[in-house]
Amino acid sequence: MGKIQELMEEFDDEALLDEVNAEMEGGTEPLAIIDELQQAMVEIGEKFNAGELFVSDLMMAGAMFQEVMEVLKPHLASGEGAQSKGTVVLGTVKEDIHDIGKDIVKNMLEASGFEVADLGVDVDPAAFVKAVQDSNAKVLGLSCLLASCYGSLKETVDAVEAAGLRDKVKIIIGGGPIDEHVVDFCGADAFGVGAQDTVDFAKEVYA
Ligand code: B12
Repeated sequence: MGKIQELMEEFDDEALLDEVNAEMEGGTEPLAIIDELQQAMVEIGEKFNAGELFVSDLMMAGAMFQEVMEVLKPHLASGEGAQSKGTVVLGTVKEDIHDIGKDIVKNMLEASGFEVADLGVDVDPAAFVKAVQDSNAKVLGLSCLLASCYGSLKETVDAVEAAGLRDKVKIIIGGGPIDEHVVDFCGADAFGVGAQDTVDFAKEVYA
């Protein structure tokens, strides 16, 4: 286990920030740091499942992750050309308020030259539809961390279809538990395991 993962799992926020700064100065890639943090989040989630941690611990972990992202953000902005490569509408589906992963996806897309219409969390299907209409985006990214919200994913895809936009926009979904079965269930086009998948997908759609 790397030092960053270890400090995150110990909830030692000051030591974590020191270590992140030291590793960044030492030339570690921001994405490698994000990977370690994500690994820690998986462990934290499992301890929560086992009753060893509480919701307050999840909140603490979330806050720590966001603090580190503030440090990493400027370094993610690689500025791949100033001209926009296209627009991506992004948000976390209805009744789900997890946004750490979504925000990483947003940062990576922006760093790769895409414009992102970020609708936030707990987003109504109708709001996704309106944003796609308003922005003419060809890519819609839906984040979902809760198995209980797969229905919201499906409702959102159905709403896009009902608005007559389904052949104009490609839909990629992602978030902890998402796999190809969820893609089949909700009728999306693809799923992404990490933020880079969304960037690759958007590049392909806009190519
Ligand atoms: C932090 C956290 C919280 C925080 C969220 C803070 C925040 N601002 O987001 C708080 C405390 C609010 C929270 C609340 C709850 N949580 Co919670 N939470 C987590 C935890 C520990 C980490 C999530 C996280 O941020 N991971 C780190 C990020 C970077 O990873 P990620 O989100 O997966 O994102 C990456 C990829 O998936 C992908 N990605 C993400 N989005 C997208 C979108 C697209 C388009 C693409 C392509 C890719 C992509 O790219 C990202 C970067 O690589 C997870 C455990 C886990 N293993 O995930 C549980 C977890 C998700 N929570 C869980 C639960 C049950 C809850 C609660 C119901 C708890 C409760 N009893 O109240 C509530 C629900 C609140 C709600 N209505 O949404 C469960 C869900 C179980 C399930 N399968 O349904 C988990 C898995 C914990 C567990 N093992 O039980 N939680």
